[in-house]
Amino acid sequence: MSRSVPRRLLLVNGPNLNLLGTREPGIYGSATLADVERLTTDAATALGYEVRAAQSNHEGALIDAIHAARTDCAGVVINPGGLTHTSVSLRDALTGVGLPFAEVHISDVHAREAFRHFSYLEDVAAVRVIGQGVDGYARAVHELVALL
Ligand code: DHK
Repeated sequence: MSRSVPRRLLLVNGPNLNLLGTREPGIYGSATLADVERLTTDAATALGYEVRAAQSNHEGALIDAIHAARTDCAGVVINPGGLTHTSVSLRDALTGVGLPFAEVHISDVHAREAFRHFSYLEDVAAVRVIGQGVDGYARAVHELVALL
């Protein structure tokens, strides 16, 4: 018997994104993590999806959250923070669970330091939204849900 796809997305924010609102506002803006979680939830709700939000400064906790989404989420919206540029393990978690995911960056990483130009997720992400501020999360939801 086939099981229906859950109408739920996992929202993952990685290291330092708990500081949104006070962290380098010239780069990341003034919206807080709570604002991001709210606007992402609102965008998903309008499309008939729930959101489970996770943020951690610890790579293993992020990987655990992604693993837990394997059976009860339809996709993942993730801003991996600095792990974007360093983490094979985070990439492996995402490809391992096999859920389509959207990679979001608030800032325009390509206009910043060279070490931010490479992403371990770029070739496996279903959607990429870069440099659109926190509104990029809503856009990511729309583009991801359109693929589900
Ligand atoms: C957030 C971070 O924490 C950085 O390490 C990335 C990303 C960029 C962002 O723009 O949201 O390099």
